[in-house]
Amino acid sequence: MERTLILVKPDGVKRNLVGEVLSRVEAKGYTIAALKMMQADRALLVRHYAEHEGKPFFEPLVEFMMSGPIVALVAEGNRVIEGFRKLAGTTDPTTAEPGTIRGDLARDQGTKVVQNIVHGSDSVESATREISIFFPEL
Ligand code: D4T
Repeated sequence: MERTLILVKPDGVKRNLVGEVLSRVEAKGYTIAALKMMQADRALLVRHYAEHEGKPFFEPLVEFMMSGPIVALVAEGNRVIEGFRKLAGTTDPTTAEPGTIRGDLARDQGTKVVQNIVHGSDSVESATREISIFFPEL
């Protein structure tokens, strides 16, 4: 069964949208296989966002992701990686389609890094790598 790593980012937790995100994942029919709230540290985020190291938004991204607790979960189901990316909507919340998490619940805050409520793995390889970072016990 395919698995993906989903993060509710600090903006989503601060705005009390954890239940809303979980509800959309479950309503779509995916199973939540693991779930935890945590404070991410720099080392963990540098591993997670390794592909973005050196980009102008990297430091603001790491700072933002450390600005408060996050919720990490593993969701499971056939084609869940693609399915959750559709549920999340595109990276830029201003243009994300209404009906998606980002399209419905986020907007441009004028910050250096996009605050867009959720993260979802973008491939089987990323999902395997990211799940092992956030859930080494699995
Ligand atoms: P994540 O990884 O958080 O699910 O988001 P995406 O898959 O949609 O986007 P990403 O990995 O390309 O970017 C990670 C994170 O950085 C922010 N970002 C990204 C930004 O502030 N400016 C940018 O130009 C890009 C590309 C948003 C998400």
